[in-house]
Amino acid sequence: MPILLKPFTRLSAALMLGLVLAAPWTQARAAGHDIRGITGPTFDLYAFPFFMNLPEGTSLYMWGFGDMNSGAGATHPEGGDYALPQYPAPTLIVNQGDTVTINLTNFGVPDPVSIVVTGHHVQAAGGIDGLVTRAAAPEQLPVTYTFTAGKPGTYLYHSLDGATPGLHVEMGLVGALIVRPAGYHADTNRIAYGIGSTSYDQEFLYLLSEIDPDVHIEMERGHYSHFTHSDRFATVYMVNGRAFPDLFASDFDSLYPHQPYQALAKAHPGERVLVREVNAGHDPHPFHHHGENLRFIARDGRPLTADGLSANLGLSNSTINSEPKQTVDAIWRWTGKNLGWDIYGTQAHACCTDNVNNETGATGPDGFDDISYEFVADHGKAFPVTLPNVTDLTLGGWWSGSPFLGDTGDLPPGEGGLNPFGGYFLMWHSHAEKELTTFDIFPGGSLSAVVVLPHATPIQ
Ligand SMILES: [Cu+2]
Repeated sequence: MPILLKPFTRLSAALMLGLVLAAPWTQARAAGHDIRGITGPTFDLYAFPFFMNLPEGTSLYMWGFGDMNSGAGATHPEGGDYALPQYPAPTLIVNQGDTVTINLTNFGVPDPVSIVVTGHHVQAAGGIDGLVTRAAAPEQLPVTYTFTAGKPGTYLYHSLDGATPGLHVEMGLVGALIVRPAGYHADTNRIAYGIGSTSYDQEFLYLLSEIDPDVHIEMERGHYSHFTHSDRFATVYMVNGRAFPDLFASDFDSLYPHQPYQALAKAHPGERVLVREVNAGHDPHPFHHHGENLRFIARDGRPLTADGLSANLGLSNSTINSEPKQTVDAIWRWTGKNLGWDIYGTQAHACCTDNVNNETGATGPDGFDDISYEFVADHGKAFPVTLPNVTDLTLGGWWSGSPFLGDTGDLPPGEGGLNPFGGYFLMWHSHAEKELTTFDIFPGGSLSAVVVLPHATPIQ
């Protein structure tokens, strides 16, 4: 069994050429992954039908919001320079205190469409009188929505109009709004709320939804009255608008032109991972995060705090039970604690400088070495079993060939190859078994993962 520690693999070394190398320990840690989206405070959105890709090779008729401003190179039936309509809708990113303006034009969704924003008082002007606010009728005058982003956090926006409320979310007119707190800086002050214990290294959106393909087929045929909540029966479950395994492909992958957001979270050992979990469907979704419990820090854009100083009220749990239209923010941090073996193998390596308490930020040990990224108590412990010969193993695609972080080993021809960095894949998935299927076939649905990567592998 190979137990050599490789700093990083040849492939990762090749991939790092041309990229900024990981900062030396003495410098600030390089900024990590941010949620993809478009930044305000003014947005120009449009609504238009499109077809979404599904993993088994079919596509599904959708109604989507698209960004009119960033569509360089994109084509659109109404003319050039539009980004494509997308599912979920563009993630809108603004700063606390911004006066946010959303101009909405409906180029071709057959219903009047509108935008409602959870947690905010929104003023609307223009368009037509809609169900709950002003709405944009097809190929008529646009609507302008304005609101003040008064409180940081994670919110939802969606269309609510037409003859059967709820149809528009089913059809795809739904997305996330993120309000950065005052003082936030992408490089130097990565913080979810303006209070303690909400800082993070990596940030990921987990927008959960479910759809009933029969509804979409009816809408494609123009049977607009053929939608009832009682008939609706979802059979496709998604994270960020993609089902397994499509959700592992990269952000803005050209295979999914209308589904730009991936859902594979990434972290280095010890890093604080902010998960912004958004239930953008009509069903509750129990979402389960392997590897370590999450510390909940906020719900519906309100920090869980008793003293207003730190997010000290949130429970610690491995599952987020989210209700429709609810958002939950949580911090996840994997250190390898109590794993029982040295994740870097038993070859000599530096350890253990443990002088930061990551929970409090104060000086003092917490059992994790932030310089070697190692759980101190397991340093030097041998792997507890001898692995069988590789020809006697049933290999998953994400097995690197080695139990050690950053290491790879021999794999039979045709096996593996999905984990060239020697990371640890830990499942993040729905805890309702039906939601791990697509059209009742397993594996599929809202089945994702976090991959813990060796610290030399950049995360961007
Ligand atoms: Cu060690």
